[in-house]
Amino acid sequence: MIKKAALSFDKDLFKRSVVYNVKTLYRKSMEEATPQQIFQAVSYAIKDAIVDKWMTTQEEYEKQDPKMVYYLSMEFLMGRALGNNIINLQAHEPVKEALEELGVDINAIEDQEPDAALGNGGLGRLAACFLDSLATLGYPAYGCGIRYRYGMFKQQIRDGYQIEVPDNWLENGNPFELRRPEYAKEVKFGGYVNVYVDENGRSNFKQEGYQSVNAIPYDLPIVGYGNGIVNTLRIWDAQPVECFRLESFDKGDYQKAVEQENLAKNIVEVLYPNDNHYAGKELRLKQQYFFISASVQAAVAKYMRKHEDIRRFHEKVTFQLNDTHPTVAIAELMRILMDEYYLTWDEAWAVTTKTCAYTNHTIMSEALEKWPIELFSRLLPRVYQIVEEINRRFVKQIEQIYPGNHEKIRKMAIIYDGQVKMAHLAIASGYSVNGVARLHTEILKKQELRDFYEMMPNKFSNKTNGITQRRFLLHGNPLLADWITFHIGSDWITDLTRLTKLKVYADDEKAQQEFMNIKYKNKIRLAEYILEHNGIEVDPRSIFDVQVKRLHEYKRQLLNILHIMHLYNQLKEHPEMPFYPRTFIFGAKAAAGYRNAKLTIKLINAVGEAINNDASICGKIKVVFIEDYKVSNAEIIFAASDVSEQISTASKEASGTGNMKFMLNGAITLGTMDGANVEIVEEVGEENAVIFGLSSDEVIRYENFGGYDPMEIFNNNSDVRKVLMQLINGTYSKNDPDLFRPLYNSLLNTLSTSKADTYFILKDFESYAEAQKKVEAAYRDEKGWARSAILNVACSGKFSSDRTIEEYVKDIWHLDKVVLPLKK
Ligand code: 26V
Repeated sequence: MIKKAALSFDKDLFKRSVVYNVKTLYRKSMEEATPQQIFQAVSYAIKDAIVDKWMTTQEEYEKQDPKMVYYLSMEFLMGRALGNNIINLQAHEPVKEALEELGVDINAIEDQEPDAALGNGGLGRLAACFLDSLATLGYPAYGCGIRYRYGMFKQQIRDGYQIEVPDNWLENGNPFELRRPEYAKEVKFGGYVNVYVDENGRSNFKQEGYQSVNAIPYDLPIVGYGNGIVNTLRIWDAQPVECFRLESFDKGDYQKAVEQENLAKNIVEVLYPNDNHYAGKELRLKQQYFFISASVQAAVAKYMRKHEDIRRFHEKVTFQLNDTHPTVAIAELMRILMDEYYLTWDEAWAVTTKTCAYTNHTIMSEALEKWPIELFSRLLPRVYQIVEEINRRFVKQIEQIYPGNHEKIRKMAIIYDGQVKMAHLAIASGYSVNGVARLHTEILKKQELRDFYEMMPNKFSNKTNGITQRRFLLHGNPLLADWITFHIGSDWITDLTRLTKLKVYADDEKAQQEFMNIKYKNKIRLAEYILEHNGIEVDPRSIFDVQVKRLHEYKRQLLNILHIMHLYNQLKEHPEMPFYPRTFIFGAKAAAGYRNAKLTIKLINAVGEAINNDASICGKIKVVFIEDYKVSNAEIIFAASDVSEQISTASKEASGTGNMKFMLNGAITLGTMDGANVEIVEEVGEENAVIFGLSSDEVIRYENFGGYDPMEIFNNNSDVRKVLMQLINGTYSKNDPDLFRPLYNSLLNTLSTSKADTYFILKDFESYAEAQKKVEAAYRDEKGWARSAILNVACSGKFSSDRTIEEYVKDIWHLDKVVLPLKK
């Protein structure tokens, strides 16, 4: 069947456009052009196909004047645009054919595009999935972020160690972006605040003696799937305000000009590559205020073009704060309303508190943003005054509700102990606070944010995360996508709950075989990728057991590799024991300064090196560390996975979204009852997942009341003892037996038990090993495994970001869908 949109895509025009672009851009024929040049030419041709829809959508927004959500985020982990845009234009078939006719392979061309890696991990990728869903569902939305010159670093592995290489993603230009200098905004830093009383007796606050930066927007199209909607991701670049006018400089001006130039250059230079760890860096606060001030100014200016009364701003605009990073938006909006539109405090507060909503993405206390007053007030003097006043009023409110309870103020104040607490600001001033999975939201309400929940329970809600099936199934796993469409039609592409129709195939032997055959082909594709990138041969008939995510102690890659060491010990001791061949696959970036994380990467590679080259185990175990895990290779990895490792310490992983991508591609979850795993198991049934380990309640109880001693496990469990000793006796570090001692110490610190094994790795070890045995047994039952895998796909419908977005719309944003007029 030919799709409607495919019909409307003019293949011949597209071909002519590609050839023309190659000629005018590079003065070359198709035969002479390099793959990169063809990628550029193809992208410009696709952009042509997008631009009309983009204009129509924006004109319609102008006309219909709907309420808009501004998704404010320091991170958008978009990955590659070309393939996704082609898919969402429903033009994959004609484009593929056209390129074939031009003698070009579409996959090779897509591979030329660098990932847009303007994010660290889950939080940034969630933002990207949300934009895809918003456009596909037809909701008016803007993404607002930063156009970092360097995105997430590229990871190279040398001698088993991670090396960070700068990610110069704009090197060859970005064919999809549109520079829009006419919408530039000025952002001011530093200086001091003067108060002038005007003729009406009104106080006017003016920031003076400041430095400023020009924010220049670049717009990227966000193409909805097959609906003609194209929304915008607006990312801001920084430019110095003044150019050098050398002749007119006295010394002071010159100094200031140089400083302003440097400020502009530094601000957008690089994405902070820390995930979940706050360091209090001045430049990061500058980045935050830079893109927030520009975005809020733009939103207000846009509103005022069509409206008279700024006091009704919230009727047309809502700001969703992606974690606390954009929280300064609250004070910035107050500032603009009061200082530029002369609203009173109460009027401005009424608007602001109906405009801003906050999403929490972690309970890890290291991630909480708390700015020293000195820094905050020096950089943002006027904004700080406003935060002080918000705090003063909030503390007064606490006192009214809990008279004499100083403890409450200590725990809840926005400014306390010399610090500005951004989460408290967001909760006190926003109209909505949400967690990202049911368990996570419950923990927020009962533990981390308990006092706030008690004081304002109505603000709190859960919005379980989701992922876009357009990228992670339709684009990433075309074989499975076609198989599904063949059996149940293509409606799942925009309504993932339709996948339940696959349930009837779970017991159908022919379907099982087809399904496992597709998995096998995807495993061959990944095996080829691994051979090309790692030089390691892996057997696609082995179980592909995969853990890909950021490296963090709470995610427990260490538990995984310790268990592999244990399996290897067993195989060495009992060469004849039954063992189903396994390929353990890791992919993970570690924050550059995170010692134990980096050492874990080294350990994985060292163990891999030893095991992969030990002929005596006949290749029964392979360990592969995939270099530079990112969105584009993730798509290939999920499609090829049998086992999805989701083994975080219960209570620590707010949601996880990789878990959902694996499930959608038919992998079986091996996990703890953490984050969204809980809901995955609820959907697919306990018998189709393998669950192990402490519950979140148990973890929290140990954390609050003590009673866990890892030494006891070390003393009583010889398997554990053996692998731990191998960390410090040079088994995997011949030349430096002490190399892995910090990891050993993190588990067993004999000096202070309270600081040992904070993530309960030894506590969960036995239970994990048992669970891994169950995985092996389950895999041996071919039909049973195929059944479970199909059921995982069939039950993954809940985890579409389309569902998540519909919940945000209904409970928080209250948007209406925009309908485009029929084409004349
Ligand atoms: C925090 C910080 C702290 C300051 C330094 C830079 C930085 C960069 C990113 C973050 C965000 C950490 C929170 C985060 O990524 N949470 C993840 O959010 C996912 C989407 O909701 C969720 O699936 C993951 O479980 C959660 O860890």
